[in-house]
Amino acid sequence: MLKRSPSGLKEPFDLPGFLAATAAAVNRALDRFLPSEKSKPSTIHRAMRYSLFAGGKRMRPALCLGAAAACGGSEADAMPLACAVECIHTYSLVHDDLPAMDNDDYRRGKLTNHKVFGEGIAVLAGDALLTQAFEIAACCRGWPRYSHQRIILELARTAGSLQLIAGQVADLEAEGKSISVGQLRYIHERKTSALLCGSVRLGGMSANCTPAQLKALTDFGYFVGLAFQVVDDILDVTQTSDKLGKTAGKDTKAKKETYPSIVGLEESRRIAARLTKRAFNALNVFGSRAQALRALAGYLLVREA
Ligand code: GRG
Repeated sequence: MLKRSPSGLKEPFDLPGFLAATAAAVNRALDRFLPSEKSKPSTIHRAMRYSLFAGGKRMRPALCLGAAAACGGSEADAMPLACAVECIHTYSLVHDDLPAMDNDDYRRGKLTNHKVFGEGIAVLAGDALLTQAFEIAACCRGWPRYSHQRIILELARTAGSLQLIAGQVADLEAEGKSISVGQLRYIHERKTSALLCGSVRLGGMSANCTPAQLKALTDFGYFVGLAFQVVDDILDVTQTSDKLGKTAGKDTKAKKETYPSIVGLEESRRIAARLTKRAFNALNVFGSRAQALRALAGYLLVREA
């Protein structure tokens, strides 16, 4: 994406700079919001911080902050919501890695939470991160169009049994079965797209966005979220575990249908590109203020981990 420099010339948006700056700001804020490792019982706070600061890409906070910027909002106002979505995301990964779910040993390039702290503490660390998300979100300042109640409702709906958890249930139930592209799309909409969409919606809300802006962000988040999971499926079969920081080839091993297993790699790449184009189209209403969101959507399509 191009932006105007002071000289009036167009220059590319500095996505690496934006990602590094937002990740650093989010890490500082998360560190302030979370109880210290020394707070009793220290085991749970060490376990929460272990997974939260294990080196995730911080894509959901970046999308939240990018959406706030697209609607003319500030990083400071969006930050509690950016941190809340990252806590929910990390909780979902900790639980997803448990032996009762995907049974994985590595995540974010490190041993999974239950491998280090044991299954009981990992369950509780996930629970605590989910709860922490609501506490942090309740610290937002509230806006004329979006009260604290509206913000908490948004988070609860995103993480609840009709969205994030529904996706995980459908994912578990599909294991070892042959499913259609439509059924796979249902899983992706919920287990992945819901939280990416919630992240951009909450960013917009932190800027007191108009209903039309919220609709545009919803469309953008929906398509970018679907593209994200198709790319994730592709990377699972094309990348190494070292590169991904988690076990590669997991879907095939767990007998899980994915876009590459149903439609093949090349068609999966075409689908991801089409979804990303639809995400770009949704941003037209924002003009140049959506440069971070445009750059993020472009990057998520070509990412290698
Ligand atoms: C309710 C018990 C219980 C569990 C919830 C919802 C859920 C478990 C799990 C979904 C977890 C999952 C693997 C979703 C897919 C989304 C996805 C591809 C996550 C990886 O996101 P990245 O690549 O990860 O942004 P980093 O580590 O970079 O943050």
